[in-house]
Amino acid sequence: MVDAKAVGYSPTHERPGAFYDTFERKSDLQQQTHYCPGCGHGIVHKLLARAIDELGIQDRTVLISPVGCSVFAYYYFDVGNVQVAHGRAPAVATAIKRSRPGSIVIGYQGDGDLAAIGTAEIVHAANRGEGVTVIFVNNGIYGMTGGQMAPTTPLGKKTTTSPLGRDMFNEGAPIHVCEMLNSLDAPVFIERVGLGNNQQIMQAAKGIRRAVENQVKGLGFSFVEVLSPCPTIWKMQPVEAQRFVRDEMAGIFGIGNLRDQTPDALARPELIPPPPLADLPGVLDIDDGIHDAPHPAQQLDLRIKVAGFGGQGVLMLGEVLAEAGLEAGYEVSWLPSYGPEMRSGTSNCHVRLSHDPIDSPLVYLPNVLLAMNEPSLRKFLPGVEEGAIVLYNGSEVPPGCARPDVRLLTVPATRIADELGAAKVANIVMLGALLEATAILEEAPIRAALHRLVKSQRYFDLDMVALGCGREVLRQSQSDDSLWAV
Ligand SMILES: Cc1ncc(C[n+]2csc(CCOP(=O)(O)OP(=O)(O)O)c2C)c(N)n1
Ligand code: SF4
Repeated sequence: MVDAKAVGYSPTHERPGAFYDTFERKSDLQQQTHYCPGCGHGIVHKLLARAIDELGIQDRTVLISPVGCSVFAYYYFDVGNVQVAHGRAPAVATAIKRSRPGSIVIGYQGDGDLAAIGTAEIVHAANRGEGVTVIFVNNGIYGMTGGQMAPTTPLGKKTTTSPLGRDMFNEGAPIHVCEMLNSLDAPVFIERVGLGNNQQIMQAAKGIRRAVENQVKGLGFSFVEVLSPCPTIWKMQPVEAQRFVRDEMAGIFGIGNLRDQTPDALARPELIPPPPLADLPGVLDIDDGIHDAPHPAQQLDLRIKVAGFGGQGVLMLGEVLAEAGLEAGYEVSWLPSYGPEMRSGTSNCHVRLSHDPIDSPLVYLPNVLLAMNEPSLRKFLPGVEEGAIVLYNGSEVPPGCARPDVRLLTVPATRIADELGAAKVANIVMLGALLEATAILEEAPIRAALHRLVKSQRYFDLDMVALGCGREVLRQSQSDDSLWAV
């Protein structure tokens, strides 16, 4: 492989240094991409990888791959990679560039991604003049999903969603994205290139390189649209598809530079950093005693995962914890994660209670796991933090579930709930056991939270009994040293 940094460029037929040596996606296809023969994505990848090599920016490049045929770009580019939801690349690129101004952020999008579901994102990112580079691969069709009409599909083209051929008054005319963005003030560089023949490809290489180089120079929003063949969905041989780009698409859209303000552009000014979170109430002139709750006495950082079958009240248990934490004056978050079915599918939620502001509602490394069934225990036990407390809904720890570095306690919550005549309150039995084991919250905020969340008085009363039973069962089974400080 070429040492691109040493030579300053990667020769045409060599694998660029910005590509991985082998592609790990499939064990039997480590030397080739997943793209169809004659697909433009492969060519654009190579041009982009060469630009990265030539500019010596591999270590600080972040490539954003979209949803579309190029979703797997991260298997090929040996750079920082983020794969984003459909159409959201400009929003994510904005966030990365603003939080890591030294990085080179490249959004890579297809026409369905950028010009249909993601239209708003690209227009506003361009209008803000975000200092990122966008490579827009326009093949005039939804490739990945099998050939639906895209905003850039040529008039008359038959697609699965325009079976009679795209009609100006039925589906609208193809959108000229470069021209649309060129109506905005902020972009610095807008160019349309094609892959219709070698000459066009050479031009495309220059355009892509310029768009990346502008970012290296800190100049602002740079956009390159690449007219690109999709032989498979166009139902053409690769050569014919290339001819279509050259003779048809280039005529419809036009090839060339629409804007180059780089000679006059000043480096984009650094953004004013946002104030620290703790100063926000002052900046916004709002009262930060938002819920009139007492300031919590305990320094707490609880990262709780509650998991079980759908129907076991897993999400509700998390909600009670979060509401009670709020009541007690903590910062809280609650993030549900649903299984494929509501009942009997798996479900879990992430709950955080903290003395300090919470950065993310996701719980990666729980220090509390409430496992309402065996599959949840098996799934989540290996990922809990050393020293975590784990409560398992059962009478015995299932075989093979030991972790000597955590406190694993059994709570027969379902059995107790059955004895109370209401299987639904097993989650509250578990909550009672947690309160007894950890003393993380007083009973008053729990009671207040249950009051708010449980509408029927009968169930509220039952919940209070279940809570007491959970406490009692843990008291009986554990010695005093089970009190666990978090
Ligand atoms: C939110 C959402 N909506 C729809 C889809 C289905 N989907 C996957 S790829 C795609 C279109 C991709 O077309 P394009 O952006 O032109 O890329 P290409 O595959 O042609 O490279 C769609 C609609 C999805 N994955 N997510
Ligand atoms: S379907 Fe089209 S865009 Fe997708 S990989 Fe194949 S040729 Fe490329």
